[in-house]
Amino acid sequence: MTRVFSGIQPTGHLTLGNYLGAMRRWAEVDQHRADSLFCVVDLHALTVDHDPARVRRLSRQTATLLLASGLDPEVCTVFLQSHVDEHARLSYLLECVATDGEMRRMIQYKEKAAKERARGRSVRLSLLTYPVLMAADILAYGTEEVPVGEDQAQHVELARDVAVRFNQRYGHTFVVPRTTLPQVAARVMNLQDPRRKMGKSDDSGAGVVYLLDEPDVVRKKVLRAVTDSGREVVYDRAERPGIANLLDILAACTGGNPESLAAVYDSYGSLKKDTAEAVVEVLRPVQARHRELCADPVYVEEVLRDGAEKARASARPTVDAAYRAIGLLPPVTEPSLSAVR
Ligand code: AQP
Repeated sequence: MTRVFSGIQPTGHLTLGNYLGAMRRWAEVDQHRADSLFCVVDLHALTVDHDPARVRRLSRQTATLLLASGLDPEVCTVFLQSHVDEHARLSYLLECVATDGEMRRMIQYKEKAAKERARGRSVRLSLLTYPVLMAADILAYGTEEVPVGEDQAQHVELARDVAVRFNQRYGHTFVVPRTTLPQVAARVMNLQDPRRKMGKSDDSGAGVVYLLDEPDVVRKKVLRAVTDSGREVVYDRAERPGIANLLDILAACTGGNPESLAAVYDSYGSLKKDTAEAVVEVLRPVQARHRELCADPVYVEEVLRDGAEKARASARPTVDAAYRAIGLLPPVTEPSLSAVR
């Protein structure tokens, strides 16, 4: 059975981008066809200025929303990254394989580092090395496929490069993973600035639909989406990014195709109205299930405890093999022959 792994950072409230680009596919497709693990990557949330209490709160909320979106702990593994030491253990070994130049080329590093500097904050070393930790997240599980949104494809490529290099230098240890992208909405854009990705740590929430936004808030945000100066509804991501974004969202929510949907509309107003209602309908069951799960926090904790146990058992043999392959002696559990002599 194919091994699938993917993760989500508790750096803010989850967005429609997270849902359409990643979570929905995990729940509707991946967990049923593959041996899959889904992880709240809480260590990654420490790479930028953070409030510990907020990270704890968001980690719980993110895990709850993963379950609310349909992940079923009977068929997949859901857990918190920091509960499984193998991620950090492997990350150091991979830092000895990846290069400084590779890290500095990462687009997310450049963007997030610039944002931190603009806020007058120093850039944490972990922001630079975070793609290596992500490679460890993936490689520890013998992952074959990593279902992500487009913005994460570069990091999965790095995981591939590091796996190939490690295998060539130290012998075959890691499966080489590949990215899988959704057919539509691989990059949902900010509704107020459609040239920017809709991100959960955006400063202003006006262009971001959060999964827990009330229906009227969703409607308001979509109806106020920035569109382009033209009047015709055409699907052109380069020239008409605002309208293309709405068509992508509508297509992802209704199972349609953005180009064919463009032909159905003759005004921006009706496109916005239908998109708003489609988003409200997609979020409705997730929000209802989230309310139920919030009333049963013990269940969520049990899922995370069992998930971490399963994940640990799955990762340990690969990470131990990597330790041996790279040249580290196994810990001595009983006197070895050489010690006796
Ligand atoms: N706008 C998006 N469109 C499509 N997919 C998206 N994803 C995120 N934003 C979009 C996908 O969601 C998964 C989890 O994302 P993440 O938590 O790893 O963080 P990220 O990619 O850095 O996205 P965010 O939400 O914008 O977080 P911040 O603002 O903290 O950087 C991934 O598969 C991602 O591709």
